Amino acid sequence: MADDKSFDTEKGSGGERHQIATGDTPAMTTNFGVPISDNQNSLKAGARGPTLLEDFVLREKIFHFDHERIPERIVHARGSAAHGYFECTDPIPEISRASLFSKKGKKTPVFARFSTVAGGAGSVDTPRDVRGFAVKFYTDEGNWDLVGNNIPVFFIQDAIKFPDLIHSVKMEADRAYPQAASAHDTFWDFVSLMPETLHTLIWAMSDRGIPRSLRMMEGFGVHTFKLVNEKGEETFCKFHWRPKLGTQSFVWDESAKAQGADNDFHRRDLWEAIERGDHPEWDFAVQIFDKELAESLPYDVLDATKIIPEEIVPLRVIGRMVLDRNPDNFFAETEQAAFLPSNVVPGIDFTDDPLLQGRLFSYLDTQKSRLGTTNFHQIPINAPKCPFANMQRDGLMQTHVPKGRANYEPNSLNEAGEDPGPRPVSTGFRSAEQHVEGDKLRMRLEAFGDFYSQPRMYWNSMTDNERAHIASAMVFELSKVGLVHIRERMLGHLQVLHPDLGRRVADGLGMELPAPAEPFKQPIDLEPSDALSIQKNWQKTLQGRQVAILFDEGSSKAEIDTLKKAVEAEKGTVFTVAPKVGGISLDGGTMEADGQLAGSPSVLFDAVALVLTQDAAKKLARDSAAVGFVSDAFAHLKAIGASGGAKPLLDRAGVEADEGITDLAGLPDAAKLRYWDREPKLRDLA
Ligand code: HDE
Repeated sequence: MADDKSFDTEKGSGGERHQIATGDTPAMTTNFGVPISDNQNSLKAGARGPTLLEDFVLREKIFHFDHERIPERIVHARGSAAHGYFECTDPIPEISRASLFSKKGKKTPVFARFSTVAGGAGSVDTPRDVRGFAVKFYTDEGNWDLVGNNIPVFFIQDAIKFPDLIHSVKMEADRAYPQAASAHDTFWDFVSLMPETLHTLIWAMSDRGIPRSLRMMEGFGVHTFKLVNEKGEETFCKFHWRPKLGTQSFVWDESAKAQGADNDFHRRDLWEAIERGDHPEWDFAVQIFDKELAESLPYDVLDATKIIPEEIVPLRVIGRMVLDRNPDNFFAETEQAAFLPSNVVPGIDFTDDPLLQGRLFSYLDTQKSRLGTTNFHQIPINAPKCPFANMQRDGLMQTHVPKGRANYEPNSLNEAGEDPGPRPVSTGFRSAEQHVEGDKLRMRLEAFGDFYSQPRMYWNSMTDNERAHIASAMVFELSKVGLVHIRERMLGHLQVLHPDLGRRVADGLGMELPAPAEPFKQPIDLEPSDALSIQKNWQKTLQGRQVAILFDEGSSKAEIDTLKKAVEAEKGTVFTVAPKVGGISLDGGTMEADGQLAGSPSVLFDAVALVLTQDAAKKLARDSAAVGFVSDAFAHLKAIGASGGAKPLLDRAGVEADEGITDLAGLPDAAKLRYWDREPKLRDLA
């Protein structure tokens, strides 16, 4: 019967044998080790008949697949991570007994995960948002998780407001949009009713909210922590990560376009840098201060909406982190990584910051619902690399097989020659002693009540360009807010923050300035801090930056090669772009391009070179992708290096001469900067 004719399952269409294991490759098996002979066809009653329930190979495979996803993180769902190490460069045993800070040169393995906050796991990499900066240190005295952000302050002062904050910023509950964006009614409604958010808000609306690369972000522990030495003496401490490549950001239009050009821009950038051996590196620094200094400040160091400017307490670099290995498997490592602010080691302790106190509960709790078991610490990425043992037993997905009957402590089983199991040790973690006494109450300290002075200080610390970026970000976001009373309330706060900011945002929205908000505490003028500005601290380097070379028929191969060498000599990378990827004949040979023009817009690169003949430039001047490539690079304040023939394309793209527009030889140096002076010619900065 025709029905019974079957395709030979062991042969492909060309007749070759179908992926059967040889001596070198492991045999495919079921989860219980039974070898599988056919991974192509389910078991049927007759070639056209129904599938049989007894097909355990099929059922097991589909069953496992059906359960492949776990709940994504409620916040920070989208993230990318890497392995590496922390190296102590300046030991501080007199300040902290933490073993990772004890000896110069001592290395501790780390796993670092960077994330956006608002978007889902499959959302894009470059929205305006705070970025998570979480580092798990596998120390020899247990895991320390420093679960920080790329912004040193937080929106709220008390953990009890966190669910409200996050509900307001995530996609709106009825319509399920916008994804990964704060530009909507509910977020601005909440923040405008909670002026304690203003400081983090102004950071998020500044260039800090649109980092160029995960490798080019600062990181902060945010809260004030305590360091404790061998004698039990404590000091306050704030933790900082400083990227070796300097802090770099997008401009807004670039970041918005990067989302369209490459959903995975940051993830890819991190992965590729590590793969090519350009290992991202950060300095690790502490701000150490005592109670007296804390009491001398006009705000409370337990308030996570405040920074301590480094002009007041300088940073002491005590180590560095290098990320040198990509995860082997995204799910097993990056997705299953469970960071817990409550993971501290002897020598590091908490303070009473009410935000931190709430976090100490939240993260442990969330891992249970995300990873499904209290035994999530046994998953390899979460397990300490030092020995660990206690009397906790059983539970879902238990993978340890403890021996003997000592599952309680104290016990005297050793007296009968049995293994008594682990015991507490005198060198173990001890909470810093603290006298606590007070009424049981729900209240906020008056010292937490100044919401405007530090955001004003931030505004005053920026360059003109940076201030303009903040004002336009606020105009952009508030213009997406439909409810006018929310915009008005926000303008009330912004003019108290700084009259100039209030005026600019009102102008940009085309609104009258409403009455100013009435602050709980009148703001004071604090000294500006240059350390807060990205532009003032720009590092002139090509390392980690990428230059795109646009070429076409007849371009000079020698010019391309020379430029490539010059960029690589300065530790930059080159990406070649052409209208066709498959090979183009050049003056001096043929060349394939790394990317096709329409799929490789200039937003993906730090600078561009146009190596073109006049004929090619004339042709490309009629191609919108080519014109956009150049006009965007110009608008995004990037260096453009051009061969003589490229002029028709430069003219068509409206490029005007300035320091950033150079010949090909000048490009490797020019590409180290952005051209902020160009900006006033392109958009109104007032
Ligand atoms: Fe988080 N936060 N958070 N957060 N947070 C989570 O934990 C939470 C806060 C931060 O790469 C969740 O494992 C509360 C401040 C990072 O896996 C959750 C409060 C800072 C990450 C949670 C805060 C952060 C998270 C979601 C207010 C900077 C990603 C999944 C008290 C210092 C870590 C998870 C990773 C993740 C709760 C505030 C940083 C729900 C209740 C402040 C980097 O537990």
